[in-house]
Amino acid sequence: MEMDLKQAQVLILLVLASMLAVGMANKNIASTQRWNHGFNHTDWFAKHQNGTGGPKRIVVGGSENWHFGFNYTDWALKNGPFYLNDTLVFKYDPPVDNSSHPHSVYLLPNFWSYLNCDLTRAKRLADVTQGGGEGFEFRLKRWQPHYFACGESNGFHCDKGLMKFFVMPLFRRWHG
Ligand SMILES: *[C@@H]1O[C@H](CO)[C@@H](O)[C@H](O)[C@H]1NC(C)=O
Ligand SMILES: *[C@@H]1O[C@H](CO)[C@@H](O)[C@H](O)[C@H]1NC(C)=O
Ligand SMILES: *[C@@H]1O[C@H](CO)[C@@H](O)[C@H](O)[C@H]1NC(C)=O
Ligand SMILES: *[C@@H]1O[C@H](CO)[C@@H](O)[C@H](O)[C@H]1NC(C)=O
Ligand SMILES: *[C@@H]1O[C@H](CO)[C@@H](O)[C@H](O)[C@H]1NC(C)=O
Ligand SMILES: [Cu+2]
Repeated sequence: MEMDLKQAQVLILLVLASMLAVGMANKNIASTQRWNHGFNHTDWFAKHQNGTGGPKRIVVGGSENWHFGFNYTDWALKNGPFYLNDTLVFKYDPPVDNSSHPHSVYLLPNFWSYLNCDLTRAKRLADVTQGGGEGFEFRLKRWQPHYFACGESNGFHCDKGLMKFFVMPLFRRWHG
């Protein structure tokens, strides 16, 4: 078991290293990006070498924070993987008046509800006020898929606003 994981890891590193070599040999940035389909292997490789560090605090959306119209599914795919005990931070402004369009954080029960933005069996993690200040923090404690969404406007923020994403936290030691 231990040996198999080690071998798999070495294989992955070799594949990554060869990708990295191709990327670096290619001086022309435009053609590099075409080859990579916009995926930066240098970035990815650097990030994965840090897998042995302690738990991280990750702001959802990065500098975009948690707002309507940003593709969080895409953000999660590009910024993952995330690890057990990492903390996701949701930052959003609390409502100030009647014309505010505040946000919230819900956990959806499964992939189907994620796809359809079906909030009927969702669990509210944070209300419209909890994203202020340092933000609402959610620690990835369980080894299971997590489906996050904004629960406002009966699924409109989730669906049309793209305020949803999924995360499968990994065990950090598998990447050490
Ligand atoms: C990939 O990311 C690295 C580090 O952030 C950067 O130096 C490099 O220019 C990027 N490569 C491309 C093709 O965008
Ligand atoms: C990796 O960790 C080092 C030190 O812990 C840090 O300076 C660096 O920014 C990290 N790189 C990435 C890509 O997270
Ligand atoms: C959001 O990003 C995902 C993953 O990259 C992509 O499949 C999807 O089409 C994007 N959605 C929109 C509306 O652009
Ligand atoms: C996460 O943190 C808890 C409490 O700090 C600890 O007991 C647990 O072993 C940690 N889990 C992992 C996978 O690091
Ligand atoms: C907000 O709406 C409520 C009723 O919907 C109204 O009573 C209140 O005056 C409004 N407040 C402001 C600041 O517009
Ligand atoms: Cu919202």
